[in-house]
Amino acid sequence: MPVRAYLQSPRGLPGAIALFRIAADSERELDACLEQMGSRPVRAGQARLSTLHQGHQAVIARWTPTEAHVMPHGGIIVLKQVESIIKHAGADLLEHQPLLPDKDDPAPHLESALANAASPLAIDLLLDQPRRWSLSPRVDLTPAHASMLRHLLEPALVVAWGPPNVGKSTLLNALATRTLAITSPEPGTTRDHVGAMLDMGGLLIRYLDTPGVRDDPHPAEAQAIDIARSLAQTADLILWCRDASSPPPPLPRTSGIVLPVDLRSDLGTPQGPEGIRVSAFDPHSIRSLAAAIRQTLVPDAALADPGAWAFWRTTPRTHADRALPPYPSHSTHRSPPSTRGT
Ligand SMILES: Nc1nc2c(ncn2[C@@H]2O[C@H](COP(=O)(O)OP(=O)(O)O)[C@@H](O)[C@H]2O)c(=O)[nH]1
Ligand SMILES: [Mg+2]
Repeated sequence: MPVRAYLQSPRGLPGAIALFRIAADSERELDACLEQMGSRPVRAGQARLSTLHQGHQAVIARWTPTEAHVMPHGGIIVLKQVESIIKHAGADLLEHQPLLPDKDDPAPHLESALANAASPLAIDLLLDQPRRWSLSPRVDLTPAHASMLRHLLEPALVVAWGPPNVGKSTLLNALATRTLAITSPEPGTTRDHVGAMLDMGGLLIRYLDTPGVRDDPHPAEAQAIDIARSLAQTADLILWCRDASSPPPPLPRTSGIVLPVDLRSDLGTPQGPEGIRVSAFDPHSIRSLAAAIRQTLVPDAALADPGAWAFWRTTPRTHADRALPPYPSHSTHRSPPSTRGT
């Protein structure tokens, strides 16, 4: 039988990576097919970055002597070109073949997890799972780390909550490195919440900028604040914002983590316990906040935990979900808090 190639990631929808499963009847045939595609040799049990014909880079993970995953960039044009490279290498391109999941075997789940992984930080960890699950005796991730790592697959909701005119919308624009929210010296400029998917050092998050919370809003503003409050109640992380002249508003009821943030720190420091100091004029402070957000949601200790990760037991996400606006859905999981709201 000729070598078979199956596109396992969704066709026609751009994702971080595309995923082809290549299956041959013998080790020699798979070696030859990968070579014809332009790849460097990849041994069984090895995953490596390789350059295919036409300069396309792909991660090639060879699970067994006769089966490999080829994972190029997920753009639609790249996918078409890699399909033609695979055909020219003599493989038959066949319809997607779902595999039946085994209870304690990560391999059948890995394809969809890799194809749908939200955060770049997820890729290396996922690729190392077959090795970790094959170790005997197997060591599992600590449950706290497993709960944090799910944010790599299912982006956490982060909400900026604070008074008007302290620089919340400016902060969103700085974190996004582009203009998403209107900023102004006038209090009450942000009426509706503004959402964006943001990459915090390899961790994708759903970020919501909210209108400022104040005591005497007009009716339309009061309604916008109420909506923002109900969104903030479902947040995984609340950035509790203030500046030197405006104290932070009361927190919404939350079981998420609360991170106090002192905005416009170039204008002075607020009274009371110190938060993370941020000024829109200091790019270093913006990078430090992005690092703190990543570290709070997915700490280094969780990323460095060498245990086996049952990643498929978290809610699977699909390409279709990624097209939705970043509004909270029905997430009920919570990370262990550092500070809790009331
Ligand atoms: N000095 C200083 N001004 C800032 C900073 N961030 C924002 N501003 C200004 O503060 C005002 C209110 O900012 P905005 O982002 O609209 O505040 P929001 O109402 O909390 O969203 C605008 O005039 C901004 O230019 C900062 O870090 N330092
Ligand atoms: Mg605003």
